[in-house]
Amino acid sequence: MQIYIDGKFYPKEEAKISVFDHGLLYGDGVFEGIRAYNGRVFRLQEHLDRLFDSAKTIDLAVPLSKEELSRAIIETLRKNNLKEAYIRPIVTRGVGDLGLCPTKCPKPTVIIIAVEWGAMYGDLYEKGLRGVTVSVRRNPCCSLPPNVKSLNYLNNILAKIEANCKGGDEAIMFDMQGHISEGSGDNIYIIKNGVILTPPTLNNLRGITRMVVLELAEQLGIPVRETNLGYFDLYTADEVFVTGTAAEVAPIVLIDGRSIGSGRPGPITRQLMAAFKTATEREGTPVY
Ligand code: PXG
Repeated sequence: MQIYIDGKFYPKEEAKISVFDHGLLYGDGVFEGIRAYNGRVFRLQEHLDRLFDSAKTIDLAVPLSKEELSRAIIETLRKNNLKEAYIRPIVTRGVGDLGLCPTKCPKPTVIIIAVEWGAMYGDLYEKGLRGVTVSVRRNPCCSLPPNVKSLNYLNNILAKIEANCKGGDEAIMFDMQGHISEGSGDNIYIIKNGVILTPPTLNNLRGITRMVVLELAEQLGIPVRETNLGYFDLYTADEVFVTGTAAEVAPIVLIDGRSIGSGRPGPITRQLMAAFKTATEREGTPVY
């Protein structure tokens, strides 16, 4: 495995950065999670745009242009001979001193990791996931905006720990107002009477998969409404599903011990899963 760090490639064992990097010391940095399907990078431009928006928000100047970073990602896939991959570009504040001041970090660190990747949840796409609503609230948008895909994922990790402790596969988080926010690493949707309902993206990450799934729903003639939702809506939904680059489109069939709809992945979720699979097979930036 060859890892990209600041313009050079290193074998996995030698791919190391300084313990003074503020990405490690403070979680000061941003990242993306991108997939390649059959030798094509899915929605590369959208992921690059989001990475740069995350960096802009934390006042971090990415030392490469979008075109250069795009080429570096393609090069990393080629070096590793990958066709089905999960790609993790990371930009940290770089090496500084033990103080948190970012002005002491003259040069951001750029890392690209790419690994072979298949389905994240295995047979759970057929059986459906168990969701758990957690007490950990999503970071409010006025503190660390969930739209910044930052290296500080403790908010999400605490949610995941709580969900796992309570026997779930994925956490369902609420925002400070009690509206449904998102999963620990995915956006959430409910289906009620044939309509897809999903929270607006002020207090969750504007997922690229979310964007794709909403486009697909429109093409399929399934109505979509962005609206605030509470746990009543969750428990009484006909179907619930989550989406993410890693999770793709995944049905949730049980939440806090209540079965959702029939307790099996529902027809609209299945339709979207199939449409998403087709989209990943058809589009993308070619690597080779
Ligand atoms: N919300 C959050 C908080 C995320 O981290 C998504 C939604 C979905 O966004 P995309 O653009 O991927 O559709 C994410 C995705 C994991 C994992 O292990 C997930 C993400 C990052 C790192 C790990 O599930 N991000």
